Amino acid sequence: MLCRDQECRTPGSGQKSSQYTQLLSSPSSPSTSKSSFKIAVEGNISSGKSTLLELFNKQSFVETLTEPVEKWRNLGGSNILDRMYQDPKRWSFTFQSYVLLTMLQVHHSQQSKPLAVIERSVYSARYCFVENLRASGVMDETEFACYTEWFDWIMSQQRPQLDLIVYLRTSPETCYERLLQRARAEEAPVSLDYLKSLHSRYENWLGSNRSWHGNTPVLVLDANKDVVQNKDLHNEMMEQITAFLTKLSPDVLSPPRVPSGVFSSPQKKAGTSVRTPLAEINQ
Ligand code: 8LK
Repeated sequence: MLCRDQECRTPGSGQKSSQYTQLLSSPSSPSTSKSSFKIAVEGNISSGKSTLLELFNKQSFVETLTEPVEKWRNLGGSNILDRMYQDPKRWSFTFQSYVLLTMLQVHHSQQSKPLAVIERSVYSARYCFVENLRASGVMDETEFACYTEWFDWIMSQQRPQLDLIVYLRTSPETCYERLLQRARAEEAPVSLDYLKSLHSRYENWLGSNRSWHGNTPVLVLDANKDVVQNKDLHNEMMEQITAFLTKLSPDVLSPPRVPSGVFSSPQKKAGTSVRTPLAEINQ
């Protein structure tokens, strides 16, 4: 049993700016115009991150970087993700140390397209997963102290930069349903309580009780509904993200600033507006 933390919040308690989305902070005016952006998509297990990444992945100017799960499944021939779920007390620290390394590799990988969208970040590793393991007593205080010294030192050397965090806020119950549907073998021990506990960490970090004080803006999206089935939600999500990025750097998503060969001009169809490459997604 991974979850002993009973402190949980119900989702959607915060003020909403629209039917589906909630902007908890606005991007400040950029001091310099940037030519590339990095977004992290955050959320609980089975909150819909992969689906959003797949939508982004259809765009020629976007590169998506999924969680390095295959590395976690094969560390020197051992499935450390599975070991962590089978025996959390023994393997959580080792697993989280490896997650930290592999997520740093993702953050620092060479960006070849104007927009990189990454699945989770070193920040959720630290402020959601590790915090949760420590609070539930699965990770002991000495392991936590060791992890924290590594984390803090790494951050003091080179803090991974993000231009936007998109938080997919999803109820733990919805996540649990989706988790049962996707039936990833290693995740069989994941309980609804564990998802509630992680949800609470996410809410404390990025949601209504936000403790995130970094200067990265946070866009909160209600991801309880299925974005693939729900075109309105899908369009609104993309418009919110476009608005954030355009405000950060007004012309970065316009064709002239995009490196040649990367931007492909979408064909304008009757009744659709094509303002930026992201609007391709809306069609
Ligand atoms: O996301 C794939 C699986 O890995 C899922 O079961 C949750 C687990 N996981 C974890 O325990 N700790 C993590 C991540 C994923 C991602 C980060 C950053 N930390």
